[in-house]
Amino acid sequence: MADGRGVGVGDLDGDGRLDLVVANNNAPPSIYVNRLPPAGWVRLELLGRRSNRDAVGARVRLTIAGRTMTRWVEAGSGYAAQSAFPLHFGLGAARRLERLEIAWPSGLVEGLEGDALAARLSLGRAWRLEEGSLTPRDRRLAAVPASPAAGGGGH
Ligand SMILES: [Ca+2]
Repeated sequence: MADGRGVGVGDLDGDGRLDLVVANNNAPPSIYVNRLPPAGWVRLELLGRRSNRDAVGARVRLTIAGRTMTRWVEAGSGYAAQSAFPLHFGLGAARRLERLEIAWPSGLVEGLEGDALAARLSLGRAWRLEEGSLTPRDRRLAAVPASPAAGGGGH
């Protein structure tokens, strides 16, 4: 039996299910690939401009089916491991995003809701969101699918 020390969480194969990597003492890492039945999800990779580039410290609130989930972009979130930066939201059977709010480390708070959000962010994929791209003037979101090479997963 391995002597596990640290754990990192991320979607290693980009299938929308979070996987685990455990750092072991004096042994190769253990990799646990999630094979649970697939469910709804969306992943957000934040790109800071005025804030730090990895958006460490950003807070994202996503509302679906009347419930709000909060995620933080963290660095050094565990001992002897680092989880992936992209924020993963498991959505279960929900089919529509209702509201998105991003509070960047720079102090900028921006977001979208309702039809404007649903039209720009579809479920079941990863999206890269750049700081300042949620413009209050036209309420449009300049989102592009994240590439797997950038650690954002996707299809
Ligand atoms: Ca996975």
